[in-house]
Amino acid sequence: MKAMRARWLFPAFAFAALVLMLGGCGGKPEEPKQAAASTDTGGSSKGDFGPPQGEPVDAVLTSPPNVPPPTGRTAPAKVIVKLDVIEKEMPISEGVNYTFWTFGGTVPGSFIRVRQGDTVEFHLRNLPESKMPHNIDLHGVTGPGGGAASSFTAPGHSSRFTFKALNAGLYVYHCATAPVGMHVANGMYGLILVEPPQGLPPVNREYYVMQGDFYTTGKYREKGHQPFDMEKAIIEQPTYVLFNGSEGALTGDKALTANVGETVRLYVGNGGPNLVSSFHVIGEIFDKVWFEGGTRYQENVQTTLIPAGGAAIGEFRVEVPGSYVLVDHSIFRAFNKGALAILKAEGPEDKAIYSGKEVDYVYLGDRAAPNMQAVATAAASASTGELSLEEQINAGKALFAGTCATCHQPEGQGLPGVFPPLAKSDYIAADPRHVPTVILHGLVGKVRVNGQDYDSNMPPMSQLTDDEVANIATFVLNSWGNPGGRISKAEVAEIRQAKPAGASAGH
Ligand code: HEC
Ligand SMILES: [Cu+2]
Repeated sequence: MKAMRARWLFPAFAFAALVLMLGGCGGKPEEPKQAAASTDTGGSSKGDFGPPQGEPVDAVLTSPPNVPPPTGRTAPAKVIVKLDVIEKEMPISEGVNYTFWTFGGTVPGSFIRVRQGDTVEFHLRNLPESKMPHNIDLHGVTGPGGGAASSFTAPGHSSRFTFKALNAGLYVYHCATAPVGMHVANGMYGLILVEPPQGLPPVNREYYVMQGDFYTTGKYREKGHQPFDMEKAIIEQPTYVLFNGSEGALTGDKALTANVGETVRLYVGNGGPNLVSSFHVIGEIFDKVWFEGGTRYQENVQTTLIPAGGAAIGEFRVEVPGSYVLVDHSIFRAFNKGALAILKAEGPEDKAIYSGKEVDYVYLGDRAAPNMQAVATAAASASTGELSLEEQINAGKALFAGTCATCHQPEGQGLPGVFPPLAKSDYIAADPRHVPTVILHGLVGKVRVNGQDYDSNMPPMSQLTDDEVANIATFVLNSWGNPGGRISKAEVAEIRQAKPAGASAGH
């Protein structure tokens, strides 16, 4: 069949393909299988397999990171998809809320799985509470607008259209109501998988991960409700770049999971609206990538490019336990805009493959914590003016792990001769305001801490918000034998304005 299709599409290659197949009959089955595998996954070009058979079936829709089970069907069916558009406020980061527009109540929207040749009857309902009209453009649809023209739906209405899934592949769907960029930026995208007729090879785990860029008027992690910023969106300078619509959607106790020895398949989409993703899993190599969500796969891939409005299927077998970090390898996005997720693998070590040791918290940052609930709690209390000392300390502790511990060490003990201790520091005891001042403005030149001289450079960390600095400083002041005390957000704002002598230029 493979050779036949090759001949059908490219007569010139038919002879070579035939030779490969005949080679397979000659007692060496592995070789031709490999040769075929690198170019052909059994997908199919455009194909109409005739009218739907049997009773209509309701599509199983799942919320991210879950993927519906394989359709398991061998004949075309009529599949009914019912998707609701829901506008709702949800966290975009700890203590930060955003009004998302969603397909099915989540960002990305519900995952849809059908089989090539299926006839899909699509019902799009826009909830009465919505403020905006919406529609849907599915990249898996053959027809003008991908369904957009037939699915324009005012609040409180629903619309219906039918299409035949002619091409197998992994496709993005999104809202295409004007202003399109704004609807997409607010989270209106998701994935639809059109399985090839014989299905995809079985694997142990399948996950749904989708990147998107977000634009808020406040800066990264600025607390409270953050409105959409059209100016930032137009100049393509996102505040957040995220997997599955919020920071921490796939970290800590919400990390993806797998066991050693299992094969994991990731269905990865990129909703954009603006950025292209350099999708990479730190510590893994994709055994296979169905690049651009198409029919063929590439093997042994480190980083795959996923265009805005595009998708890819990546697969790897987990060999050793530990934390694998999913990132956009445009790396500031991972560590300073949120594009970071974790796959946690459990099972026996294999020292022959890797000598052991968990991935450094350097790579996980503050995402190494089981969750960042303390930060959200502190933000909620701050908004009602009831922020307690204990809440500040707890939030500061969670942030310290990712921001300061790399240098000053998890218990503030420092590294002799390199990083001064924060524990029982006489420099801190001399003036508690030294802590927020050093965090915001850095420190260069000679400094004497507990009788030891340091002559180095701490870069300023002015990217932190005022409440983050206040909470970290308060945590440091109340830890490891330091004198206690409390730093407020207002004090930090004041210190931010005044640049003292001895501040670091941060190189
Ligand atoms: C990249 C490494 C690095 C990071 C990250 C870092 N520091 Fe520092 N820090 C230094 C160095 C180096 C010095 C000493 C600078 C000098 O010699 O002038 C220092 C000095 C200090 C001091 C004054 C000396 C002392 O030990 O009391 C304080 C306070 C401090 N840092 C707090 C923090 C806090 C809080 C954070 C997290 C927000 C942080 N630092 C993150 C490297 C770092
Ligand atoms: Cu919309």
